[in-house]
Amino acid sequence: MTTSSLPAVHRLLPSEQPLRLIDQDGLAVACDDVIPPDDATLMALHRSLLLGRRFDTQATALTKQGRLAVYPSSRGQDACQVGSVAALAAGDWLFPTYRDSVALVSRGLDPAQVLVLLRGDWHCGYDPIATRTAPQCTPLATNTLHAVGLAHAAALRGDPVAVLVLLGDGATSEGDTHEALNFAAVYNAPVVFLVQNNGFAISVPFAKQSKAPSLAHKAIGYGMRGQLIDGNDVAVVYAVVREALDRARVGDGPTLIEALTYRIEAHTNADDATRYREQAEVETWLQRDPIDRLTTYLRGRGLIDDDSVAAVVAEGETQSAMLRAVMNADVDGDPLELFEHLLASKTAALREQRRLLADELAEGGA
Ligand SMILES: Cc1ncc(C[n+]2csc(CCOP(=O)(O)OP(=O)(O)O)c2C)c(N)n1
Repeated sequence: MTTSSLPAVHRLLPSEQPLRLIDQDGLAVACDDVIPPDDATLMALHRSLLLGRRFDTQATALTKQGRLAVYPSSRGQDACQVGSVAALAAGDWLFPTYRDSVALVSRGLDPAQVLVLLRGDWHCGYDPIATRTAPQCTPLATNTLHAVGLAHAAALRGDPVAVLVLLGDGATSEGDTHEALNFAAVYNAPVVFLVQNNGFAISVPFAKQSKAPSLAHKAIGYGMRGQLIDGNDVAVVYAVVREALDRARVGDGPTLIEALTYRIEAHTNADDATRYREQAEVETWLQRDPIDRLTTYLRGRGLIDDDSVAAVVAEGETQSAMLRAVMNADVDGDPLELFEHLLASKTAALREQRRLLADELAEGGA
């Protein structure tokens, strides 16, 4: 029986095993359900992975130097972020979370602008309209509703836009995610939900998060297609997200994709992951590094060599040096800006707080 002749209900179910195109030893895997990316795309993805990883380690280092207030590393999840964003068309929208800085940089946003919010400023650093990238959201799952709203509006206007929203396994337990998935399915909104299941919501392991066979299985309950993929295989992430976005754009409805991956670093620089997980588990996942596997595959095919890798590594060093130069300069901000842009007319309490701060600043406080 071919897939298309199965009852519709079966076509919504994910595969039993995560879809994969390149295994952890860097070998190609036959997968009838997915069109593999061509060689040029794989080489471009490899470059983005290397540059993204360098950005991530640089951002982590900046927290240790006190230049960045907080940084949630996505090391280990690199393939999810790089692969999914590469699948977006220029006119598509991205709705990221706090963990998705590498996705933004990979989309071409200025790394220094991406870090503005995490540096503690009140704005997101880049122009969401011009970049078609929503501000990184910290309240879990709020971006799912925003994404569906924008997708539905685009469909009503007849704009050929698809929307990608990124969320974590923990965020799937939020009520907002339920509403977003339900609304998206009912209104056939052109949106793709990519859950990066990295095993933890801070210290809460996935076993305490959901009893579902997989998060991708939840899709059928909403009447949308679910896909389960290997989130450390950038080739399959790119291919499956690309197909889902293409389908969304032509009116074939939303998709829920679960990418199985792992957060190598702590939740943020403010977290101590040794308190809730064993180092042996981290070591296991280090063996499944998403960059190593693509490197092995491309080297095996003769598509990259030491010189081409060294050139990208050098590019990453140049970008990091530029980022450090921006981040090492002190911000010349106006503390009173804290009171702007939130409420059209300030409450009495806010007016009083603003007056107190203004007095303190006038007296020479910093
Ligand atoms: C609505 C809301 N509730 C609680 C939090 C506190 N919080 C911050 S991160 C986090 C865990 C999120 O886990 P997950 O969605 O899996 O994403 P990850 O951090 O692993 O990328 C929680 C509970 C929050 N930011 N927003």
